[in-house]
Amino acid sequence: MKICLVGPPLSGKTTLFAALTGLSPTDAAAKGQEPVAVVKVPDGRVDRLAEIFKPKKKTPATIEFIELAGVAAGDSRKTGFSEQFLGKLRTADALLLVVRNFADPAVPHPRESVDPVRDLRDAETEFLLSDLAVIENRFERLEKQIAANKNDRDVRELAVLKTCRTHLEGERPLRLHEFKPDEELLIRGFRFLSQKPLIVAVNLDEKDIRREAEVLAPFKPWANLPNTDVIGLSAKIEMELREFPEAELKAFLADYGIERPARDKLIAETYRLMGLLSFFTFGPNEVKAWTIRDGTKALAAAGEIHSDIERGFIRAEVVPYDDFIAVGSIPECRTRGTLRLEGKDYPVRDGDIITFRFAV
Ligand SMILES: Nc1nc2c(ncn2[C@@H]2O[C@H](COP(=O)(O)OP(=O)(O)O)[C@@H](O)[C@H]2O)c(=O)[nH]1
Ligand SMILES: [Mg+2]
Repeated sequence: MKICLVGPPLSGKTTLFAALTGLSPTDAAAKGQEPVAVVKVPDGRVDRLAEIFKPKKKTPATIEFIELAGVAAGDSRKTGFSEQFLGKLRTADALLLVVRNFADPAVPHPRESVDPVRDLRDAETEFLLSDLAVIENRFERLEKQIAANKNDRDVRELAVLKTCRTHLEGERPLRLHEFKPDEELLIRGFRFLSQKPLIVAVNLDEKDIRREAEVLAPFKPWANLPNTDVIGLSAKIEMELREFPEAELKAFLADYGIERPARDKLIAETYRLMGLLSFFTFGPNEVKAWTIRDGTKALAAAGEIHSDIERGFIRAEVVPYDDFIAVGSIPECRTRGTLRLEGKDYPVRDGDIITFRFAV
């Protein structure tokens, strides 16, 4: 799962990236590379399973965060995203849009005024326009193709692109529209930006951290949209959090009235928004959490681990996490009948502990 941080200059992306990943902003910048960070998904179940199975290593699920440089450094007036940037953005599974709600005389605002709703609207407009441009381009070629040699697939693609265009011209991002599975297949390759799940991170002013609900009120219309979420955080405070030893963290958070670190909140929201769930595998070498989309069948879940396991799939031996923890041993689960044999069409559930049987 790859999540791209995006937003206007000086909105706090690098600060948040550092807070999420533990990498210092200067580290990444100094190397002159695009900062990519793999963040472990906190999941107590993995720890618990590792205690029981005592494997050589335990591997939690991970999410990749990337901060793409949007505009040329130093050019603070230019807030638009470049074509090259938008192209890279298309490879993301979800977008994390950071908008600035902090005032700081030491950090001049590129637009002179703090207005996160405006910044959100502007970013959405950029995504819409970029998608429209992709569609216009494709349209021309498709129409020529159909004129020369009419075929069903092209005609269907043209029809779904027309639907997309109507939405975009009406300023409705594509993520609000539920496409039929066959339509989805036809447009998947375009990786439309406005179709990606969007998490808006409102970078709060430190003094507003206790009035989060109030500050976020103007974002209500977005928070209620499908595939969209809004969360408040302070990138600066989240950075400071990293300095705190575990023992003092709770007290520090309580001081600010913060329930849990933004990193945990963001990861949980990403899972919810993307419809992700985790299943677990175990063995003497490793206990591991795997991330899949809700609705993934046993066969495809096996494929996540290795294509051989998918190819030679025989069956899955499944026990739900809670049932396993209740007795603490697989043979005991077998005796009690909580360990089930499932076929390739079994939809994997969150917390399933699975052993795949396969032969190649
Ligand atoms: N006061 C305050 N300053 C912040 C906050 N987040 C970032 N900054 C400062 O704003 C400046 C720009 O932040 P940066 O993360 O580099 O923004 P980016 O351009 O979006 O990557 C830096 O000097 C940060 O220290 C915040 O929540 N509060
Ligand atoms: Mg930055």
